[in-house]
Amino acid sequence: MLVDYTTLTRRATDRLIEFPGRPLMMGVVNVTPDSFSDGGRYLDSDAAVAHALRLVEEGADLLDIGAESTRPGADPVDELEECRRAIPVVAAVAKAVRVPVSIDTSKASVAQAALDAGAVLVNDVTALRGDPAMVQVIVRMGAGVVLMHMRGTPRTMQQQPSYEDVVGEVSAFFDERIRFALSCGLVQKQIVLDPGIGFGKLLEHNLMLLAQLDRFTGFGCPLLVGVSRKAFLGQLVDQPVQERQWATAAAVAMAVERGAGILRVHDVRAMREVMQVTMAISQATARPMKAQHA
Ligand code: HH2
Repeated sequence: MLVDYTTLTRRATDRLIEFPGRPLMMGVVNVTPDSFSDGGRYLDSDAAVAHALRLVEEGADLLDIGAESTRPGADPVDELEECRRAIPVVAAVAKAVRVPVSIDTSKASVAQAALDAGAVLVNDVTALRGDPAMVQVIVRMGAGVVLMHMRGTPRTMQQQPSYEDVVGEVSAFFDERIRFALSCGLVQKQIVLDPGIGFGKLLEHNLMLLAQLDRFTGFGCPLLVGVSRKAFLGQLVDQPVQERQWATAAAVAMAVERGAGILRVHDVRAMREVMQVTMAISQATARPMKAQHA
């Protein structure tokens, strides 16, 4: 089943994120030396901006700019350094393209600077639990927010994660985080949910979350899914990170079919085609059969 988010909009300053009746492709721009798949490639601002523009040409509907890796075991980055890396890129990209820009950060000061520089969405992998000042920045700026499920922190999250019922636990987490966000003054239309594939989860947990993704559509918020090139795919197909495009395609197709509203991907052109074909098939099977001619 596919959720139609056509009428949903979320606002930061005067810019809207619109859902045109199909999932959105969010292109990843990592201004980091150590991201798991492309660390160091776009650390230079000009290279990051050029990469962002290329992703838009490839069909990105949104861009997610991040300057601190969240890969398992990653070292934290201080806020000055995170701002130094991210903000010039956010400012240049927001000026150069019409697609909405998201800032991938857990720090309120970085989020504030990025929103001032033209970002409209804050992708907070701590779901407002990391920095107590974050929620008020988002309320004040009218930005969107991604509330992602994560067990522990990037440093610790892959140390023997265990769940009784991973889908139920992520669902309860969304419920609690939405209540918290609303109690702080956010409105539902500002919220995007993300099960946090690979964040404190073993292979079986990631597979179960993807298999039952449609369980989360009942919250009435778009679902963001980030599977691109991740380690669980490498476990299934025994391929290094740069060779996981086919594996990513399969996971993107399944996520689209089960109700994902935003796909966070590195390979925008290819995954956009995967999304288009998956949508066409889903929509065809959802329509009543016409009489067949022999
Ligand atoms: N995955 C990564 C980073 N940020 N944010 C959300 N909301 N959901 C995700 O699944 C997600 C995310 C990891 O990917 P990448 O940015 O390529 O790597 P790194 O964190 O090492 O920079």
